[in-house]
Amino acid sequence: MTNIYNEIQTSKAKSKKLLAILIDPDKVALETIPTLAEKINQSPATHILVGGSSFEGNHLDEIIIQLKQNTKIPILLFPGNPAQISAKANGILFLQLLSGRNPDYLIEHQVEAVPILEKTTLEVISTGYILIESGNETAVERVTKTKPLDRNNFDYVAQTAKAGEYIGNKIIYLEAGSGAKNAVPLEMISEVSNRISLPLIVGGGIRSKKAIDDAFLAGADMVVIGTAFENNPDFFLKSEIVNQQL
Ligand code: 1GP
Repeated sequence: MTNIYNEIQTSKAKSKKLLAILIDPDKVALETIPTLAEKINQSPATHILVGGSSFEGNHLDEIIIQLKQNTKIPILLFPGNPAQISAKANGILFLQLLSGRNPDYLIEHQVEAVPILEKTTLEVISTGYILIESGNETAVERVTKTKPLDRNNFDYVAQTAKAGEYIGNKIIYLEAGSGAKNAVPLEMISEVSNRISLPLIVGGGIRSKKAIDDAFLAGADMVVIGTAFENNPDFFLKSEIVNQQL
């Protein structure tokens, strides 16, 4: 497997947009994975993220093994806690919740994860994760006991993202939260992408092809789709607009 981060950087340099489908292990039955993988293969997805806020890790290895048997798309862990680490994946978004002030999600879980990660060959990608207010309380907010950042304060969010870059994060992830009522504002995506030189991931509440394209145009390098695909695995099948973008 090639270096996933290098490929993300190369894509950014070439303005090739990336699309990740999020699989929340809590919400999928193991026996549906082959069918879902088939749908993913037919979609423009370039990456698969696996994780969720509250999942405790049961069957994670099996889910990833099944995915790998049915697709060649790189699988990145997107963990809510250190129990969600599987050596079977290709890499891990090693998240730091920059929007919150809960030390568990800034350093404690990361320290706990080290002995687990050291036993794997997972590619570890330091990711500054920024939760943005989205109109409803999301699972990330509930589980991490942190407040999201003000969705109107673009400057402060961009400042936070830049702090992540200075700290050494390799990617910034702007997150409205899974199933968010309102996605991250497009102006905020622009402001952040202009301020940082890192690849920018955007997700949460994006549920139409137009919204995906708008996020790309605003400056997202990768868009993450969870709920829209979960609710309708055929979501991408008639997706001419998205296919043109990718
Ligand atoms: C959540 O950004 C992802 O962490 C995806 O959100 O489920 O709303 O697509 P949705």
